[in-house]
Amino acid sequence: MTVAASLNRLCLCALLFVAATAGAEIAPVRPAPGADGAQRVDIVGGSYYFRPAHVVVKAGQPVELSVRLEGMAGVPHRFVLEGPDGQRLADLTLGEQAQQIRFTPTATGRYLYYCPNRLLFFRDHRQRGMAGQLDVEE
Ligand SMILES: [Cu+2]
Repeated sequence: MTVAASLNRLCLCALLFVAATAGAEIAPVRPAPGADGAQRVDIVGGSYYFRPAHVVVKAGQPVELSVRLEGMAGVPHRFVLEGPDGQRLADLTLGEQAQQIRFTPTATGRYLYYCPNRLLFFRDHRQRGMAGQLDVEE
């Protein structure tokens, strides 16, 4: 086998590995309602991700998101939440101390959260992976 052929094999393996891990979609977080009916989810953000990045909640019941920064401080991050119609429901600067966002979604649909920050001409943090979705179901 030539060196080129070996390299091709190596690349193919790497590609298959990437495809396999990308295909292993992480199951969304579905918070069980607390005694007061609130659906609570802890969301941590860092460079450049939100975890979890997919949350599913029920409509008509209160949702409480507790968001905080993890990892190295230094890069400022924000948490923006938009409703299905693009309306901005929250916009806060992430800190190590958790901050709560409470709302009761009445409309089903996909809510998006992301960090809109960017440095100079670089891609913004949302494009770099700091994004997630909150699906509100019936
Ligand atoms: Cu950010």
